[in-house]
Amino acid sequence: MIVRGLSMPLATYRRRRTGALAQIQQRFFRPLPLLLIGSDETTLRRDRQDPWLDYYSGCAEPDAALLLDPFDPDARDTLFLDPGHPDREVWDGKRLGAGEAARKAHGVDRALDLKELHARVERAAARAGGCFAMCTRTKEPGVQAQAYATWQRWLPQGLRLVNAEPALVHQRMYKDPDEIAWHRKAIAITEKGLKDVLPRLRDLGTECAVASALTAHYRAPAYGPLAFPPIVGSALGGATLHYPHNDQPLAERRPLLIDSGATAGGYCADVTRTVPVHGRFDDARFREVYELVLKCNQIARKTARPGISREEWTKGAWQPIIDAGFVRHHGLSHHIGLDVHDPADYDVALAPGMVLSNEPGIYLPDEGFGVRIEDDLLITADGCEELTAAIPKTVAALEALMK
Ligand SMILES: [Mn+2]
Repeated sequence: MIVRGLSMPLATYRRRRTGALAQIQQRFFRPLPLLLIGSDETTLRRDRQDPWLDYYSGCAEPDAALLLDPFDPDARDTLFLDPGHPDREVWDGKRLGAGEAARKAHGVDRALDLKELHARVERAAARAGGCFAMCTRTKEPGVQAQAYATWQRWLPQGLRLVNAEPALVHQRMYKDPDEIAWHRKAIAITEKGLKDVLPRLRDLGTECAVASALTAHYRAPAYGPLAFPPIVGSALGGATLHYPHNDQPLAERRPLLIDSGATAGGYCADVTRTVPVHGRFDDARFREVYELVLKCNQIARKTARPGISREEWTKGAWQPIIDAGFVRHHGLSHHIGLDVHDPADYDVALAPGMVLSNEPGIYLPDEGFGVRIEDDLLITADGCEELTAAIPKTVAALEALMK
């Protein structure tokens, strides 16, 4: 049986689980059990394992759940697995199922059949005074948010549910060396794709050909999920922030905005480049706007350092765009991790170990183009490292690449 997932050493998952219960105890002033729900078969195949379950277990099985019970002296960490229906095996393959092999593979204290989940959660919550914790996000809902809502509807009398996410983000915001290594790998894959595709835009000819070529590069090493579907917007398409269509021909001699990213070990890259399709920044207006966005991107890189607040960092970086009379349409930055928009506490100042995007942009639908330049930064002890530095972005470097 091949056990998939597990991009981290088992000790890392165990350390994270211990940290999760400590964070919850700190936030709610008492120990509470934590329940995390994984993606079902369809979601997992089309998208990916839920990042919260992934973060604490590395489990890649469909319909899994994880219960951390600080009141269970024998078995704090229980992974619940669904063996699936035998009739489905010929369709979807054999599942890992509960038992000793699963327990050992994931380094948990117990691996039980999913059927036992409800009874175990009720028991754990009762021991904790009628309360347990789950994760939910309202802004970017996913598997956890749905599961949270479902459990809330089912809750037996006297049980209460609290949102663990604001506590747990304080773990996910800081990447350890293994996580940073995966980020570097995802970025290297993305770099390879962009460096192959940018010099042959005219041959590719359409947004969909560019998106497909990038997707082939990003999935070649592991056939893993993309960080998100590529955004490939020619001319006016580049002025739509999350342009979803990728279905137009590349307008000759006009700007093309490409926002895309591979994943590695589940960790995301998130890179945007805006280039003229013919490889020359010879349109004066485009070049003027491009240089302004690049200036802001470079200010953000130079000012990113431990201790600076998001507000100060963001304000300083956007200032030239504001001063030039353009509108600011979005934030400067988001955390990146297992989620491309990784959950985080944005009241916390920048600190070592954070991986963040740096993505100023100007969008001019009336002029038929948009410019965004997006890099990924790792905050270090005395500043930041631009993880995407090998992907060209100055006018000279891009013109050289596309010649
Ligand atoms: Mn981004």
